[in-house]
Amino acid sequence: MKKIVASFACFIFLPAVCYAESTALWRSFDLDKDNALSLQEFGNYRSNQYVELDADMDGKWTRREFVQRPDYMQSIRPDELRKKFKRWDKNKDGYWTQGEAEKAIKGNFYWLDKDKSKAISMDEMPKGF
Ligand SMILES: [Ca+2]
Ligand SMILES: [Ca+2]
Ligand SMILES: [Ca+2]
Repeated sequence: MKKIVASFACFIFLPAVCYAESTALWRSFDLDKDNALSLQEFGNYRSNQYVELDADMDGKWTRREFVQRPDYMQSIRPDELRKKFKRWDKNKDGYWTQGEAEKAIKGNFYWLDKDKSKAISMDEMPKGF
């Protein structure tokens, strides 16, 4: 898992980050350095990952784009991703739009924020998320 996260970090950030701990990737989105991600910080972090998946850069994701992940992101099984896509494509038009992505990110955020502190602490952030 550590290897996957590190190689993803290399893809986006300066190579120096590649040698850091696995938590370093999302920590770089902790702009106010309070060791937790607010909804906005978490949103930036997730959008950054999702933007990578939009192969034709049209601002929305087809199921194919959503499921077909580059090597460094292949920590979730394709059938799991297909299920996720089906759940997250709320209006069932075959596209996952930015509006739908925002809802999914918010849902993720409140789910991960177990103690309802309105921020995801280091302990609450799953490894490799
Ligand atoms: Ca923060
Ligand atoms: Ca697309
Ligand atoms: Ca849709």
